[in-house]
Amino acid sequence: MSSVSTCLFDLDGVLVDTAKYHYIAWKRLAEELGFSFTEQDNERLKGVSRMASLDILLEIGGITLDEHTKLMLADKKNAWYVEYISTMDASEILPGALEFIQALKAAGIQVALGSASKNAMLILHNTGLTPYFDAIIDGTKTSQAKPDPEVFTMGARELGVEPTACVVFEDAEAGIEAAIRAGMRSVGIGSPQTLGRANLIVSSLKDITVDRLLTL
Ligand code: B16
Ligand code: MG
Repeated sequence: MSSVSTCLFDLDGVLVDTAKYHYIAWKRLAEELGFSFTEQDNERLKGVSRMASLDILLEIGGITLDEHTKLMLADKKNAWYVEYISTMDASEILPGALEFIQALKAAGIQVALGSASKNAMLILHNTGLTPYFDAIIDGTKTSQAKPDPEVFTMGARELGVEPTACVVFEDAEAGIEAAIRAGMRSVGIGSPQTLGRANLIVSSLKDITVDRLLTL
């Protein structure tokens, strides 16, 4: 067991629930294209990049499109999504997240973001979370999607810390896999069925303390 100097957080599903906004924007696009898109379908898009999400959506609708049209549709969905998240505020921070981040900072542990979202800066700003982050790695900086470890290794590199001193907090199976490939420990937020490979699984950040973290 080595000590923990840095915690890297996924955004959607760990710090905030933006999945509901992604869902209504993708659903709106699907309906415009003439097919329905359910909340269960939306589960397949969690933690997946924007263009890969569109591919899954089109597969559900049985539609094949050229790259140019796909880029146009992804832009359209993103414009709706940005409109929805523009009214987010601190009340949308998930239970326990702010308190845990504050406790980490008080204990001298660095905090970083490791998210696939290209809208992460706007979300952190609207929820008032930006000042807590020592490094922000998001979809505008990475070229490889989770389960590739890039987003987390970049965070560790930016802060000058070894992967073995890092703990990742993730709600997606691909995110836990990315942490393992990065050589980091991980805490899964959600169900043991999908996050079984994490070092610890909790149902929300309300259920973890700095003391518990240090025993991982
Ligand atoms: P954007 P995370 C991910 O965020 C979401 O879970 C996923 O549903 C979304 O498609 C992806 O960000 C890209 O988001 O369209 O805003 O660039 O879980 O990695 O924080
Ligand atoms: Mg997530």
